[in-house]
Amino acid sequence: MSTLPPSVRLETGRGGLPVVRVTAPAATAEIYLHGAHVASWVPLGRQPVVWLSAASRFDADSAIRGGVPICFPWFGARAGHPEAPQHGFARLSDWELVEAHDQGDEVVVRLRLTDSDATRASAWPYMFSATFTVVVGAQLSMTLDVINRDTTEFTFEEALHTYLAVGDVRSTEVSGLEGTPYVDRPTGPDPLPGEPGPVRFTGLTDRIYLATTARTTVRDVAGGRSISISKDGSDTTVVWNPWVDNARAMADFGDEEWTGMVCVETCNVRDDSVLLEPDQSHTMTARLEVSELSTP
Ligand code: TA6
Repeated sequence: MSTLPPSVRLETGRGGLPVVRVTAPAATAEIYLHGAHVASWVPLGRQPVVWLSAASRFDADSAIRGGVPICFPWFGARAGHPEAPQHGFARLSDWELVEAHDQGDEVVVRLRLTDSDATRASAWPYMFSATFTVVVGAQLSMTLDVINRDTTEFTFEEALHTYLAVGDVRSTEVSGLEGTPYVDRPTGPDPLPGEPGPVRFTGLTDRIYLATTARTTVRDVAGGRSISISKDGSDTTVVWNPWVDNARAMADFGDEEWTGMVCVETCNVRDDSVLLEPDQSHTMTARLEVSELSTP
C-alpha cells in the first residue's frame, strides 16, 4: 500500500476493527476494512447522512448494522445453500486498503477483495477481484468493480445496501420509482405493477424494483432535507424499512430505531444479476447528494 495522505488515517475503530478515517475539506467519513463498510459520511455543517445502529456489532463474524453493507456475490439467501450467509460473504470479509489520495476537494479511498480459500469453499467458488472506490466530498460516490479472474463464466448479484438517516420515516417519501414494477418480498415473488406516486411508509417495506436505472430522491420532511441517489451500472433498486416487529426481532437493531432510517439500495439482483465471461468486468456506482428540502 502506498503512503496515505494526511487527510486519511488508518486507525483502530470500534471492536478493535481497522478503520479508515477520512477528513476531506467538505466532509468526513469512516470506512471499516471489515466489509469495506462505509460506516459514516458527514458533509460539513450537516447531520450524518449515512445511518448507523447504536446496537450494531463490531466484530469479525458479524456484519455492521447500518452504513453501507456491500452485498456480494449474492443478495438475500443463497438458493440451495441454507448454510450460506445472508447477502453474501463480502460484508463479512476483510478487504485490503489498496491506496488513497486527495483529488481536488475530494478524497479517494480504494479497497480490494479477491478470492481466498474461504471464498473458493463457499456457495460461490469463483476466482474474482472486487475493488471498492469511495470518493468523499460534498457528495459521496461509491463504485464497485468486479472482474472475472476465473476460467469460466460466472453470475453474481450485488447491492450497495445504503442506510440513510431520516428525521421520521413516517413522513418520508422516496420518488423516482413511480410506475416501476416491484417485488413486494413480504407478500410474494411475483412482480406487482408500479404505483403512481412516491413510496410512502406505513408498515414493513421490503421491495425490489426491477429494471430501473432511475435516480431516486428521499424527501425527509421531519429532517428538513432531501437525499438523492443517482447511479450507474445498476438496474435494480431496493427500498427497505423493517418497521416495529422486524426491528424488535433484530438483536443488532434498536427497538425504536426504525423511525430514523430508510434503506435505498443500488443493486443488480434477481433478473438483473450480472453475467461475466472470463476477464470481463462490471462497474456499479452510487452517488449520494444532500440538500435542503425544496417546497413541493
Ligand atoms: O435489503 C433488504 C433486506 O434484504 C431485507 O429483506 C432485510 O433482511 C435487510 O435486507 C437486512 O438484512 P440483514 O441480513 O442485514 O439483516
